[in-house]
Amino acid sequence: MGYLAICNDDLLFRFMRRFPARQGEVLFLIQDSGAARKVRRSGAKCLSGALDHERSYKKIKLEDIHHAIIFVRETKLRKRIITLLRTFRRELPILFLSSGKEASRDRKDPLLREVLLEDIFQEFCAPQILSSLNRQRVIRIRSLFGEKDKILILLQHDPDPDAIGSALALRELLGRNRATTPIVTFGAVTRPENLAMLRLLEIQIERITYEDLHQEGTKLALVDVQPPYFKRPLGKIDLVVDHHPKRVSFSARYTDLRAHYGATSTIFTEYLRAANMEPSQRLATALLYGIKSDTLFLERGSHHADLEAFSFLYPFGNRAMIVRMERPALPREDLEALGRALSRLELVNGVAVIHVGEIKREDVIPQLAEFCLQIEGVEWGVVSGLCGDRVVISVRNVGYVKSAGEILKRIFDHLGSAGGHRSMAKAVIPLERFKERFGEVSERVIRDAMVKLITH
Ligand SMILES: [Mn+2]
Repeated sequence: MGYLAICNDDLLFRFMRRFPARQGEVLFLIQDSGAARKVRRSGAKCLSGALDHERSYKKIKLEDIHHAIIFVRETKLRKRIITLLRTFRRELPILFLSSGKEASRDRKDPLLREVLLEDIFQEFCAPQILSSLNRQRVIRIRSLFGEKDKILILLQHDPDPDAIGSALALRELLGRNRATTPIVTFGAVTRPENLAMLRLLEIQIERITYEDLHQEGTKLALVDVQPPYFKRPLGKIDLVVDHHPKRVSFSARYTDLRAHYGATSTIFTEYLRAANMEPSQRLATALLYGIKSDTLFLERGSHHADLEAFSFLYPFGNRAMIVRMERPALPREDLEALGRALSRLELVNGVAVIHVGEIKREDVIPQLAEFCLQIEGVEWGVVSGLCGDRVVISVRNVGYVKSAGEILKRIFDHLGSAGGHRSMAKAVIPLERFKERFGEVSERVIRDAMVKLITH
């Protein structure tokens, strides 16, 4: 024998029909004699009798039972059964199904486990319901556009990976291509990681103006953004799919806003799954990167759905490519500027000050400040650079010292913009104003301005 399944009727038998073949034999103890007969006719071993009477259990070789499973609706009856089983076998593991959380009140019994019916629904029925709703949504989305329509997929002004991945997915979902369904923005992609994404995945984003909207009945779809984001009215909007909370109302033919999701890419992954579409490596990689970057690798504001979408996409994506997007190649000149700056590094009272001079990639400055903290004896990393006609200064510290944000604010805020947190801060000052105040941009000038405030 192996398992003893205790139930008012044959419901537990239905649940466990496929159980014996894999796990061991099950003996059913069922209160209702009619139901017990039915179970026996199906070929299962079954006794019937009052569930809270000793004699029902005396007929069973309890020493051969490894585990008991209980599903009875009345809480009091269930408790009597558990007490009875415990008097016969103190160390018998028991699992019971219930509609309220009760095992928590009985923590003293380590061999007693509870499974909530609502958890069963949540785990097995809810995903089916969600999937049907998503399927219905896909049908609706596809019905929005005629075969001959041109569709613009409009993104925010500086499109990020989540927006780009979502746009690609929408195009795929509609079975369209770049010519009939371009991805567009009024701005441009600027961050190096996002530019690397476009390059590596060969995605084109076209820049348009407000005048380009709705030419010759062009349809308009917005992903990862909502109409009020745009300062000017966009006219008739066909589709909006986004995960930001709705702050200002708007109208569109189709809307799907899920503010509890960490990424719009998650919504589109659900659409693709509901449509039984297997994502290409390119699309999966874009969506994975979208989810990853919008949720800070599933940490910030992420939802069970994000994790679910991520695990679905993972086997289809190209991980090596994501690593290359996250660490885009450094221009040769920037690398040389960094090398020269690092070789000059002087450490005064735990403060590392580096001026890298002219640099193309602004994001190198905070990265280098961060890197400084890894140098032995460094408690503060102060890195400056010239980006076009602006002086950019990034500061990092080990955290238990003075506030980096306040120090930068005191020195530079009246010249440009400055601020940040205790351990992480930034200042951006127009080059002309910096020169008026300090004469030149150099390590010496920045060190003189900052070190005394840091160390006193
Ligand atoms: Mn997003």
